[in-house]
Amino acid sequence: MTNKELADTFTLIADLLEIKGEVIYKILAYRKAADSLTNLSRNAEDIWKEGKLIEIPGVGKAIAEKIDELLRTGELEFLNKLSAEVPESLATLLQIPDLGPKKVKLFWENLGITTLAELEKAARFDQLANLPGMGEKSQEKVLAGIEALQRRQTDRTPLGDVWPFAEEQLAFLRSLPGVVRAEPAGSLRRMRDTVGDLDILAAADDSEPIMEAFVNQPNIARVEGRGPTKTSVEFSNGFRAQLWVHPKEKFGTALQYATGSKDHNVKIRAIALDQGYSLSEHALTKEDGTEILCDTEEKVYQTIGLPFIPPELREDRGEVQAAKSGTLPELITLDDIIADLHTHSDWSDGRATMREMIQAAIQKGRTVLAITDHSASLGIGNGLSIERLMQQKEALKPLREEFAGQITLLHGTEMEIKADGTLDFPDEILAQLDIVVASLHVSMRQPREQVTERMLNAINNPHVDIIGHPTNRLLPDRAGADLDMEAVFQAAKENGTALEINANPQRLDLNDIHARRAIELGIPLTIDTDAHAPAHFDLLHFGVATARRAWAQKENVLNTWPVEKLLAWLNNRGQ
Ligand code: DGT
Ligand code: CA
Ligand code: ZN
Repeated sequence: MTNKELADTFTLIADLLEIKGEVIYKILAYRKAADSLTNLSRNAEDIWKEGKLIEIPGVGKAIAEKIDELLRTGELEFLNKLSAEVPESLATLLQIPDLGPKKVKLFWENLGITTLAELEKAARFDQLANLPGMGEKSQEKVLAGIEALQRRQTDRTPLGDVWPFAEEQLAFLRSLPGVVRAEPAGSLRRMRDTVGDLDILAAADDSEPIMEAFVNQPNIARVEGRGPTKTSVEFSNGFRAQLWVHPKEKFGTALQYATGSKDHNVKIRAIALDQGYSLSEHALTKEDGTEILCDTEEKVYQTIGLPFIPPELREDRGEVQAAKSGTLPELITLDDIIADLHTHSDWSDGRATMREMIQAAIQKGRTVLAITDHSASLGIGNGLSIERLMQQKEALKPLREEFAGQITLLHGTEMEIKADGTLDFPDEILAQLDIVVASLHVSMRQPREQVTERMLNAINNPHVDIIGHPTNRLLPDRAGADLDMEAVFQAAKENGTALEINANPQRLDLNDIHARRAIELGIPLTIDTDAHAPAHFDLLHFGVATARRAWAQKENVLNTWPVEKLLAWLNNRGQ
């Protein structure tokens, strides 16, 4: 049995005792033992063989006896009895964020709930709200918690979730004496929409103190491996990371290696070999043994006769061939974007007024902003009726004047593509709007033919300018609608309808592969934040990264177009 398995057993005991309502000091004793076992630098089994279990901090006589029983028999009589009383599956419920043992006990005693599935069902059928100390709000929190927990159970994390954490880690490393550079690597640097583990590279002459400081951070749960150039850890939040440390003279080869992808690197190493070099994370080595050290990636690619390949392209999707033949795209950049064409205000479910959103957009350097609040049929409570849509149009007029010269304001809608395939507003209303985004939010589990038909209906409406987050997927694990994407693309091409890359990192929809296909077919793309609050304007870079992964150039994306060109394009539609 590993330390972790032993620790898990004691954590389980503590959880079950807590649900049962046992006195707190006993519970704490088990938790302390679990903690101590988790952080032990040696195998408990070795210590057991030496007869010294009692010397482990936090392990007293009673716990030592239980460890002994577990290691001898693989079982624990005490736990068997306990779980006959309190079902083990209840412990899983404690992993739901913000759900404590008292609530778990309440659900179990009143409704017989022992599993996550039963709890989810009860919450969905409105059975929790009436229990003592609960209510609608608490019930909703339970549901949100279950969803968060289910998301956590996949082994990939959305890029947007790891991003702030990665930035903290980079800042920490850069603050250490001896570190001259620190950069993300791996899928994080390639800006994949989900990340397995974080790869981070630091440049320092002496790696030892850097590794030491890294693993001694208070939020480290486990050190999985440690060497002079690479250390792997798991943080207490469940994120796993690898830190690579190399001297700055080798930073280029190291970064190239650690950035991957593996398939890209295989191709690059083959090209290096053709040129008479063996490429490693340390150097380019000639056949006679001389080493060329590269402090930058540019030098790595240049030495083997290639232009620099941006990290977002390094997926072995033709980028190496394109680099060889000098046909790499000139990728769109964040600075190219001037417009946001899909945003919300407190007229629907946004959290800020139109004025606040406009001011935020100006502050972020946007010069065109479309306000596209939800239409009525989306059951968010506050979607706009035709009447309120027209009131909003009036309300925007003075703001247009006030901010003229700073930003061009467009009045639009994010119109619901309804379950029966019809649209929320009639054509004569759509004709009065500057811009129309149509999106799918409901009945998205319809069979492929039906849901595709709905989408095609929207695309074929000449007033619809943009399809928002086309598949309506949510990362990491809500699959999008089962659309026939090729049919969607053909219709968009025929109608000249733009397809969105929604920059919200929970969405990134279209994804890189779909967006690339759209570009291939000459379909215009948009990159929009779908901002529901001023802070969301900062999410734009995730959308740009996705577009870069799709090989997008500036002209492929409406949001980069000069305002006259954009307005002309909008004016030409719907006729
Ligand atoms: P992830 O973590 O699943 O999102 O994906 P990556 O791309 O970050 O891959 P990961 O973490 O397994 O490895 C990080 C980088 O290290 C990878 O992009 C390239 C490099 N690498 C790892 N293992 C190998 C290997 O066996 N061969 C080569 N050439 N490179 C490797
Ligand atoms: Ca990784
Ligand atoms: Zn929206």
